[in-house]
Parts: sequence; C-alpha cells; structure tokens
Amino acid sequence: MKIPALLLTAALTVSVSVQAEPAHVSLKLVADGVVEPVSFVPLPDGRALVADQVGYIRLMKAGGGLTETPVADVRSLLSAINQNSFDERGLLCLALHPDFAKNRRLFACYTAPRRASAPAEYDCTLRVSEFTLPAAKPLKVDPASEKIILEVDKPYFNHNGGRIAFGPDGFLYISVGDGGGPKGCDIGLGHVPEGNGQSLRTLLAKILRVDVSGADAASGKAYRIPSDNPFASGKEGLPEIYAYGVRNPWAISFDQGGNHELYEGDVGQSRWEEVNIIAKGGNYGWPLREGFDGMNREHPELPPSEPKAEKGLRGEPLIDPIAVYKNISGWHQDPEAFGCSVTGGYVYRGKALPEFTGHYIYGDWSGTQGQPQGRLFVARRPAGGKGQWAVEPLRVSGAGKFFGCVTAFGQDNDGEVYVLTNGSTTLTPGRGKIWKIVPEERAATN
Ligand SMILES: [Ca+2]
Repeated sequence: MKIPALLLTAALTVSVSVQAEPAHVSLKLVADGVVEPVSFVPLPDGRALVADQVGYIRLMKAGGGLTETPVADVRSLLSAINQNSFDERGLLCLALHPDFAKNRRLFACYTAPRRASAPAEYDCTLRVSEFTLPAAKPLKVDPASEKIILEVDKPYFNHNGGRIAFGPDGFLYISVGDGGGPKGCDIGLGHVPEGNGQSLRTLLAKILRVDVSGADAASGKAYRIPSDNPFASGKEGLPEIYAYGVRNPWAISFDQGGNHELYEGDVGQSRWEEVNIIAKGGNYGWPLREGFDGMNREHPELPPSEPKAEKGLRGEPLIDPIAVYKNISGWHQDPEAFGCSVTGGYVYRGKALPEFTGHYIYGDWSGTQGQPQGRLFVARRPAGGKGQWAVEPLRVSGAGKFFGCVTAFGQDNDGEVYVLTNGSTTLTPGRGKIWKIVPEERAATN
C-alpha cells in the first residue's frame, strides 16, 4: 500500500535524535563457518561458546577461531526449522550459571516440537533447559543430560524472544515474544483480545524471572519463584512475570558496570524499533503502544488510530523506551528510517573504545527487509542519566567491513562487544561470522 507522504509527516510525534557525525569503528573477524550465530557466551578461561541457530553449540578458542568439533549437537531437540529459508525458530540463546566455574551448569533456550499439552494448532514450544558441561577435554555436552526448566507454548513460529541471562541477583531472566502470527499486532490464534502483552495470565510477551537454585516441591516446577517477583503470590498474575508489554524481545542483557540495569531490544511492528531498560513490574506498553506512539492495530503501518494510551488496564503507567528509530515499513522514503528489526546489544564496558563506556551498542537486523545489510548503532546515555538516549549510527571502516544481517551481539569478560552476523537473510550454511568491535583502523596514507 502506498502511503501519502503528508500523512506520515503529520504523524511524527517525537523527534528522533540521530547524530550527524557518526562514530567510526572497525570490526575484527574472530570466527566464521557457522550458519546463523545467535549467542556468544564467554567462558571463564577466555574461550567462548557460540550458539548456531540450526542446533549446534560451538567453541571459540581464546583469540578466535572455532574448534572443529561442536561442543553439542542439539538438532534432535529442536522443532522443525525452515532450512535454507528464513526462520525465527531453533537454538536461540545460551547462558552460564553465575557459579559456572564450580557447578558447570549451562542453560539454553530453544524452540522444541509442540509439547503434548499444547493446543494442536500451535506451532512449537519455547523451552529453557539446563545441561552440564563436563570439565573433561575436549568440551562435550551430552544432549541426554538435559533437564527441562520451563516451557511456553507458541501459537506461531515467530516472535519467540527466547533470550536468557542471569542477573546480578543470581536469578535467570527469560524473554518471551507475544506469540507472533501473520497479522502481527498481538492478534490471532493464541492471542487474547487485549493482547498478550497486557494480559498477566500468559507468559507470552513478557520478561520472566525464576530462581534455578532448586525445584519447588509444592508446584512440582523445576524452579522457584523469587519472593519479590511482582506477582509472586499468583493472585494478580503469573508468578514468573518480572515485566510485561513487550513484543519480540530479541536480546536482553545486563550492564556489567554502573547499576547493572537490564536492557532489552524490542522488535517493533511497522513504525518504531525500541530499546528499553527493564524495571521490575514495568509495563512497556505493547500492543497499546509502539515506541513513544499509539498503535493502529488494523493498519500498523499507518499513524495511530486512537489517542496514545497513557495507562495499562489496572491504571499502571506505561514505560517509555530509552531510544527508538524509525522502521522503514511505516516510514517510506523517510531519511530517518533506517531499519526493520532491532537487534539488542550490550552496554560497552571494555578498554579499547573508551568513548563508548556506559553507552549501549546494538544494531538493526538488515537495514532493509530482504537485504543482508545490517546496521550498527550506539545509544548514548544522557547526561544525568534521565531522558531519551541519542541514537548514533556506528560506521564500520577499515578492512573489517561486514555485509550481513546483524543477528545478535556478545560481550566478553573484559566488557568488549562482538557482532554476530549472517551473510544471508536465510539459514544458509557457511555465511555466519563473529566480529569483535575494535578502534577504527585508519588507512596508512592518512
Ligand atoms: Ca514499548
């Protein structure tokens, strides 16, 4: 549908601050040879685990390069995946227990085949599991050592979220998407009328928090509920819920420094891609809002059809993102629209690029849908810490040019940040690469 330019201009309700002079960095290739790298998890000894969406856990050697043999082949645990095509299902994220050096507990999130108790029309079941990573060399995980922690049934193949991270409190945080579907807008099979984002009776469209220190005898669950979870009693909402009103939280991360805040990249519908700082009990607005704007749930590429909602269903405030950028689907030919799907990243806490310390490095999956031309951004923390963060494109110069979709980010134990890319928009073998963000390499003739 062609949208009149006038309509789009009139709808702009928030100024998007994008710096004119972008910062320059270079990328150093540290590993390749995977299909779609989606998770990079540093081990205590300087090596790293890398999750390949198609079902492998690989080992990156200290300094770079993957070992020949995967640490684990979990393909047999996964739901069906569209091979050589686009898919959001598969192995989605890894996390090490905070006491990993002692207990060797490795957590993984992936899409499993629909479990028996799920409705027959549903697509798959999002699963968080635990494995033991034996200390013996070479590192090898036995998929049969799996212990299932938590499952969420998924009506459609997309909007899984499926990202996991341990917080400074030692609890496991899990991001879950709204359930997806061809219409988007939190509508369709498995979506309640108010949207899963606003329902406290589903784990879809939520950030969850659980205690994996032991099973809960009373409920029979493999985890316990932290006593200060916002709905811990289960009366007002499901006790696993930590925050709600998110759409497709593709990447959550804790700041290694500062106040150890929880950052979330929330993939937008058609108009706004957003980054949030997640607070306990917070309502992030989906599907009442997208970015700072209201929504048009019938025609999401058009300006909001109703006044912007200010409160949730229980009168609670809706929390604004810290940073947004325009999605090209809703802002045709707008020079400020430069992406289609936010890929959440990390707050930089390394040494090599001090100008980024305390700022959030992240990206856009492909720049334009269908083209493997991802973008990198830095969102600058505002002076004083309050208000909107300025979004600045991060230009890549020097030898390490990348051409690919930005699938995820990683951060090592020194706070340095890595970019995970796929040179294809599909799950095509051999196009996945991992890059370390390094200071700009200037040409010798400069
Ligand atoms: Ca939001």
